[in-house]
Amino acid sequence: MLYPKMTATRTLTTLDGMWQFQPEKHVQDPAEPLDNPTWVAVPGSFNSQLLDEELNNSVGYFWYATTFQMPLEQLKRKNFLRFGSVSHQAEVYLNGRLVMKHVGGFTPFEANIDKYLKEGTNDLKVRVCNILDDTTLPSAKYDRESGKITYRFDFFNFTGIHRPVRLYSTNETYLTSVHVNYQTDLKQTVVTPQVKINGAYDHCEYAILDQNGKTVVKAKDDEKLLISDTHLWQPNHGYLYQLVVDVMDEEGKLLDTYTKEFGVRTVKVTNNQFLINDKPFYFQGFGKHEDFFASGKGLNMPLITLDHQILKSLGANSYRTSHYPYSEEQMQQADRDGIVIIDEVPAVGLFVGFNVNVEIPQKGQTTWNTLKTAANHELAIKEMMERDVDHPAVVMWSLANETAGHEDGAHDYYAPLVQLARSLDPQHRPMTWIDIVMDSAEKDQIGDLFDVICLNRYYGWYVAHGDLTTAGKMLTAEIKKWRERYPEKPIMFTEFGADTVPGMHTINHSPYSEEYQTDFYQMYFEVFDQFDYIVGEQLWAFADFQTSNSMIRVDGNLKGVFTRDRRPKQVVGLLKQRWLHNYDDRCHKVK
Ligand code: GCB
Repeated sequence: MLYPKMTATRTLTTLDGMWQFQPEKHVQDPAEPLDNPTWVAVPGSFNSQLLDEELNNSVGYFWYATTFQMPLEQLKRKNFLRFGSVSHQAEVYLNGRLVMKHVGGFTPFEANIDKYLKEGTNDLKVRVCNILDDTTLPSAKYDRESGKITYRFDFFNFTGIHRPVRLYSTNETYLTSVHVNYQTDLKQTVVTPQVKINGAYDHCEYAILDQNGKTVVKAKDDEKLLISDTHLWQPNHGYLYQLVVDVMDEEGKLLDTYTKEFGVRTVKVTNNQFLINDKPFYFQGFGKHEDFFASGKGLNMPLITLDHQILKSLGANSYRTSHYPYSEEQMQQADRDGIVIIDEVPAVGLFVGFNVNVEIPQKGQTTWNTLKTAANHELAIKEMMERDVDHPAVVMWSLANETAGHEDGAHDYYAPLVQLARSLDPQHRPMTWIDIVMDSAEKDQIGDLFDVICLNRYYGWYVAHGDLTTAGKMLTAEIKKWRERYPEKPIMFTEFGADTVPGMHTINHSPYSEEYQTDFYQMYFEVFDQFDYIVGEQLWAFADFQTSNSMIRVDGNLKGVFTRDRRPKQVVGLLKQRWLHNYDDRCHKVK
């Protein structure tokens, strides 16, 4: 699927704006108007815009409705309707008829709508479902009868049409997919476009342009596309080329044209290092969320710009899209900004009996005899990788966050998924899973499947709370155990953090104070610096974020290094001091 763009052969219309909205209280005929609608902005989460607390926390079905005008001329073309994402399931109706369904809240979907369209006013409705259960990603325990839901994850279940809604039109012949495969020795790069085309055509013409729009090389069909002096994409230097694809008929008439940005870089893993362009790379950064006041999980472009600026100002070079693929627009901006991404599927909470809201498993119940997520997990991997495979910013795929990798059945569950993911990436990026403390080095059953060991650890917070001396010892001992178990795999920390009430200062540096958060990170850094096989540190979290209410969540999760509205906590000074200096020492710890 292509990211929608206006080109010489394609038109593009946005359907974003104010839509009608109403929860489903009775059977809704999609051909009839909503009977009691209110207004919400699209893209955006409904439950960050409305003041009805009960509605905002409810699970079930919700209707969105809008109309648009279709000119007669455009009906002669092929027309497509595309959603950037709808969380978590969508049924789309045009003029009362079902056009498409989609499962999975964080990836795009589209359909040709020609047989449903008419001249003049068209009526578009979307039935959104935010129920999560034992079959979905993310995962939750849901009781259909009572409607009670226990989420197995720690962020608010924001719901709605979260990313842009667009209508685009093409000629009869059109590109359906463009991927940019390449081989490089870091100097010479041979590019092999992979295109799919619907309809009749004669041949394809390709051009590669440099970042200034100057033609580097041109070719027809299978002719070789060689960049002889490659300008590499590097962390902090997001150099992008453009591949222009022209689909032609035999008389040389242009049938379709599409331009895709790409960058050239390599990624490799050794037992001690994570190499980008054959140079050791040390991850400095955060786990994040798509989360903000009023927009919820809706696309918020100014926020993306600001967050990338903030990251750079600290010397951060990377983040993980915890715990789901972020918007296409954000991945494009990471490419341009040279920010390194670990791209994660929404496989969060694949661990029955463990979550912040405490779910008590029944006797004999294990994760892998309870969850039926495999089909949706496979789909989520396919859709994420199809969407993101060409992004140079993406250097590693994360196939799960804090899963029960220590329970029997885990290996059988993950082996085919890892194999699938490997088969979908011509760049052979490393794969990882994000390990939870119960899945210890001794008990782990899935580490052999992956390339990098990513640990989320909370010594000094959930374990050895308030005791950083003991925490440091436990952390050190655990790192050594992982190394013994998997000596051929580098280790990185993808989460570690402490809830910190902004503005709370204490003389004795007690938990929840800004002083404690600073001490906590200082301790972790001292430990990391002793090990030459640790390849990165991503703190939890970049900013405070909204969660469901619970006893251990005070106005959300407060582990942010910034508040939800991006005010720095005290620890930011320490991060700047560390990350803006001695980067090479951290990369070259191996003597
Ligand atoms: C974790 C989860 C993350 C939570 C975090 C916490 O391990 O991966 O989603 O928000 O812990 O703060 O408890």
